[in-house]
Amino acid sequence: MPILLRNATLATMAQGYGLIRNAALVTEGDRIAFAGPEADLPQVYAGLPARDMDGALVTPALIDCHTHIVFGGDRAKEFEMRLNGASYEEVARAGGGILSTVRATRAASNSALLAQALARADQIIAGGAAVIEVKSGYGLTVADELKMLRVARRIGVERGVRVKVTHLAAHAIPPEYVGRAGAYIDEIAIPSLRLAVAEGLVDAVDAFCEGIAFQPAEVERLFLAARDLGIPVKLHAEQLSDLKGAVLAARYMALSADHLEYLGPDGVAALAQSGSVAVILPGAFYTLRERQMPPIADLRAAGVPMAVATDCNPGSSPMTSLTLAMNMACTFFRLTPLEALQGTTIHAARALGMDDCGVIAAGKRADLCVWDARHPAELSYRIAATPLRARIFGGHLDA
Ligand code: DI6
Ligand code: FE
Repeated sequence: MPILLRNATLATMAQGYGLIRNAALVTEGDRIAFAGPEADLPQVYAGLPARDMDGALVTPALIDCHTHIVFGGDRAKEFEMRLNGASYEEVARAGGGILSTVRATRAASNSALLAQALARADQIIAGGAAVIEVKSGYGLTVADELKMLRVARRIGVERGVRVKVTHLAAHAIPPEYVGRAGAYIDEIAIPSLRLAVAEGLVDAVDAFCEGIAFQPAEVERLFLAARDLGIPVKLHAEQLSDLKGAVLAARYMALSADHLEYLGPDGVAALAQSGSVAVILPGAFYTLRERQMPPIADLRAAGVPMAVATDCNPGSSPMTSLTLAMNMACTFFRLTPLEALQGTTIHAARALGMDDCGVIAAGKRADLCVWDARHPAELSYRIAATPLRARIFGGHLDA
């Protein structure tokens, strides 16, 4: 059934907010057929039963372009350890951190993993996301990474959202490969990537480039394999230190470089040149009580598009609210509310290599959010609010 919205306030995000008051919008199938001033509504649509939006704000549906929502167990105990004084790196080196989630993920059945991931996905969807990126990276064996990737794919089948699946076997070094990170890349990361690509499970390849994880030279071997397979790359870069991960990612024309608290001027320039998106993850900054801020002003000045995501994961960002991530990006990092909303719409789409969503325009996907708000700045301004009134995902209205 086509949908006609009238008397809406559209934030099309086509240029800046692209605000249109007294707007009409028509969907046909899963596409937007018309979006613009009511006065310009083509006659053919004028007879459709209309829904009066009474001035309510309509934006593109949100996009969470960086999550780790497939995992077993939880890390509340680690949270308590940290509150008793341990640092994130100390927790990781003591066999806690990512590795405790790896144990729980390996032990979990497919159906248990899926059920837990769906619960998290449902919260992100309830906040307005129609596209969710989901990473592997808690299996760290060929079989367990494939298990995670299959569960990630399944989320999109079970729910009316699109899921982009990212292979992140190079997320941590499992106990059986301690001191042999290079062997892990050759024996687990690259073989699991090849098998997963053959099974249609991979939309992008990611790695954690960090002192406690993989060195740039190891990441580069994985990127070369990805290039051979024709799969785009992204990178967790400069989260805890500056290993020049963003420079490496830019050389491989990465879709995005993510975190970036310790990004230097060379990294900013490299991202500007490659056109990669800088994905800002304030949930991890907040949880780790990080002090170093990503160089937002430099990224802005260099024209690097910035995205904002939840980074939902059990360790450093147990957060499922994109509007909270937007609020944190503004308050901690001084993004403007416009940049925050671009970060969860048009720039998030780009971080996933998608060009059919994240903006409201004829021909784009009919993925829309109707908000109990009159101006888009309200979405970033309110703390942990979910002022979502209705969703239209793929042309289906869910009020
Ligand atoms: N950086 C992060 O903040 C998460 N992964 C990563 O590469 C942490 C994941 C975890 O602690 O479980
Ligand atoms: Fe992450």
